[in-house]
Formats: sequence, structure tokens, C-alpha cells
Amino acid sequence: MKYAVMKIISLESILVDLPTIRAHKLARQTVMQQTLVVLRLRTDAGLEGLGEATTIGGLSYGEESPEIIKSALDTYISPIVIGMDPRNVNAVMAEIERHVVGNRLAKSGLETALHDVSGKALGVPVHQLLGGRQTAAMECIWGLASGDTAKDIEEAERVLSQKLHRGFKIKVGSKAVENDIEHVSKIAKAIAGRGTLRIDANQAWDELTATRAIAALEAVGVSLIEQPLPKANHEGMVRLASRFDVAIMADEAVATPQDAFMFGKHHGADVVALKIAKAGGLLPTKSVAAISQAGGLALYGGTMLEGTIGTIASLHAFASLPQNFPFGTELFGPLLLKDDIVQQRPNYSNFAIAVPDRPGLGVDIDEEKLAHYRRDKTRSLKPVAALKQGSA
Ligand code: MUC
Ligand code: MG
Repeated sequence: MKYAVMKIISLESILVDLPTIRAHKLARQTVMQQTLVVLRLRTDAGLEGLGEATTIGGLSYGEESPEIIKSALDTYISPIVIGMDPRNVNAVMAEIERHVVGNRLAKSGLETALHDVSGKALGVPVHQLLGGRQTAAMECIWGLASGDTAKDIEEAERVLSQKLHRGFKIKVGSKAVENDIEHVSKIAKAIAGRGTLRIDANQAWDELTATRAIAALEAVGVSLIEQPLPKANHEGMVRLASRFDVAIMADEAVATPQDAFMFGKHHGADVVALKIAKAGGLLPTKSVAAISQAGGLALYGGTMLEGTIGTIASLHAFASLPQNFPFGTELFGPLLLKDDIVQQRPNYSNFAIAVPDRPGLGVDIDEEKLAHYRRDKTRSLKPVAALKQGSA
């Protein structure tokens, strides 16, 4: 073995505020910038592991804000991992699990950094640590969420002609359901025969509204309905999944292997959106995927709108799974950001995102950009929590 012993000597977490190329409107929040929590795990061998923990809209989407993630990492997680061998990912994460309840986004960032440094130490890409990739590239869709029908159609036309994306996810739920149906119908008509459509309601509807909306959306050719009901309404999801032919996907409702078990057992969805942030890392994502598949659910490669580090980490995990991804992935986060803090952004071409084959994640920090965008140095943008929810 090249490194007989290796110890973690520090774990740094950095808040990085990056502007988006346009407002991204979800049912309950409008994203104008993303705050990435970038992790730098350093070892006594001189190797560094990178990780990322990113959420959406401060505390309005999930229970961990970027500031909470940073505090969990700095105050509670870092002292535990110092001195441990980062290459034993299972041992480090088991120790964290003994002391830290929940906080899966923070754990996901750490677990990513452990995989990155392990891959670098062994000279192999992260997907190889996960058993090897089963594909060299994965279909990548685009999120249409400008809030304006004409702008969304223009954007769809642009990315179709650039051969970047041919699958589209339209964000709905912030307006009256009739307006959403009209909006989606117009886009469906504009791209008919050239692109596929999915919608994400981000828990915005009650069951009656969802039933009405899904019937109309199915009729205009939408192929996937994501998280139509509040995440706690499991029984409602079971009823919708059995009522409609169009595929129903669980996102917020399925984070852990236990959630996947419940949804598989009761058929609360046809598809599960995997996210390393929701599951708490790459290995837990593989567990969620295995249990989902055992329960007859198909897989989908979800995103928390991460930058390049989190996106590529997700891709290594998704590519190592059986390729039961009928709706592909939505790993478009880096394309929604105006800039990033890495030397090379992901390779998007021919409607897909390519899996890197370099040791570790295959991502390098751009030190100048990191220095420019880190919040503790520049404060060039307001923290996202300071933005008024629902306004542009
Ligand atoms: C979500 O709920 O899927 C991911 C892509 C996007 O447009 O929003 C996010 C969150
Ligand atoms: Mg979603």
C-alpha cells in the first residue's frame, strides 16, 4: 500500500455564495443565488479531499441551512474525525453516526470528502470505490423555472439546439393550478416531438388539487409528476400512484433507506429521486437505491442544485448503480450557476453529463475563485436566507 498510515489533520468548511444565471422559481422559494458549503479535508499525507453540502433557500426547503451545516461540521463533526484514517469511510461515518443525529447534508459533504481522498490515495476514481461505473455518461435534463412561459420556451429551444438537454422539468405550485396547467400545456405544445416534460410541485398541492392537475397534465403529455403532495402524506401518494398511469415520483418524501422501504412496500410512487444530500452520502444513496429497486421503484438522479463538487459526487454514485433510470438525471446545477469555484466544470454534451475517470472525484479547486466567492472574505452577496421568500 502506498500510504501505510494516513490521518485527517483538519476539516475546513467554507460558505460560498454563487449567483444563478436567472431566478429559479420553486413552489415556495425563488433561488437567486446558491450557497455551497465546500469542505476541504486535509491529511498528514498531503492529500486533500473535497466535499460539498448544499441546500436550497436557506431553511425554507430543508431542515439544515448552510449556516447550520457549517456549524455542525466545525463544532461537532470536525473534532471527531481528526486523527482518523479517511480511507475507512465506514469507520469514520459509523463514529459520526454514534455522536450526530440527523444532519444528513453535513454528513453527505464529509462522506464525499472521504471518498475523494480515498480515491486519490488509491489512484482510482470514486465510482471505482463504489464497485465501478455502469455507464460513462448519464442523460441530464434541464429545469425550466423562470416563472415566465415565453422565457421557458426560449430557454428550452436554446438548450435543445445546443444538444445539452432534451428532457425538461417544469416547476409548478406557486400559482393557481389553472395557470400552471396553461403554462405547462404551452411548453408541451412548443417542444412536442423534440423533448419530454416532467413537473415538480414541491409538495404544493392537496390531494384534490393534485388529482385535477395530474389528469390535465397527463393529457398534455407530461411523463413524470414529482412530489405533488406534502411529504408526510404517504397515503395520498399511494392513492395517486395507483390512480394514474403517468409516473409519480417521490422526492422530499424519500430520503432514507427506511423511507424507501415504506414507499416500496405500499407503492407510494413509481420512481424515487435519489440525492446524496438527502441520504447523507454516496453509500447511503446506494442503500436507498437498492431498497427502492427491491420494492419495484425506478431510480432518478436528483439534485439539490449543487455546484460541481456535489454534482460530480452524485454522478459517481448514480453511475455505479444499475442503470434503471428511465427519466435520467437532473444534474444541471453547475449550469444554473453563473460561476463556480473549480478549475473544470462538468462535461455536458449530447444531452448527457460525462462521468470523470480521474482519481477521486476528478475535481480541482480554483483557489482564486474560491477566495473571491467565499462569504467570510467577500460578502459580495446577501446570504440566501436574507432574500424574501417567494420574491425575485
Ligand atoms: C427539487 O425539489 O427537485 C432540484 C432541481 C430543481 O429545479 O429544484 C431542485 C429541488
Ligand atoms: Mg423535487
